[in-house]
Amino acid sequence: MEKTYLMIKPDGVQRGLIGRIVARLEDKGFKLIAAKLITVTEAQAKKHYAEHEGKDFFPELVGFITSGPVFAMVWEGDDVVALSRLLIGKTKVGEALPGTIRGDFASHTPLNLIHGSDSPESAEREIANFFAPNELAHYNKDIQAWM
Ligand code: IDP
Repeated sequence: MEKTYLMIKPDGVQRGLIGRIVARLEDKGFKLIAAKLITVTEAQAKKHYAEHEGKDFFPELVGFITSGPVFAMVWEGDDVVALSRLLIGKTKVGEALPGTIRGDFASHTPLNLIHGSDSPESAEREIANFFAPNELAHYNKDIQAWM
């Protein structure tokens, strides 16, 4: 089953949106296999956002993601990488459609509430940056057959 790394960013935690965002992901039928409230270290942040290193907003990005607790999660599901990004919505809040998490809750671009891996390969790398293998749960949900 495909996995993705989703992370409610410090703005989502501060705004008390963890429950509502997790509910949307559960409603969609994805399976939660790991979750924890953590403060991202500078080293983890730089690794996580390595593709943006050198861009003018990189220091701001690292500063933001390390500024307070995040809710780090691993979710499983068929095509979960692409489908969760559809639920999350576009990066720029002006382009994030109503009905998406960013479209409904975010109003300022860097503060776009949640991160989602952009490919299964990125997901594998990002999960390893934030979780040890023994933190991932292995269990079956009978309801999965009806999803
Ligand atoms: P994504 O989060 O939708 O996958 P990415 O392009 O990977 O988008 O960018 C990572 C994060 O960097 C974005 O979610 C946003 O918080 C921030 N970001 C992206 N582009 C800009 C920008 O032009 N200015 C400031 N922050 C940006």
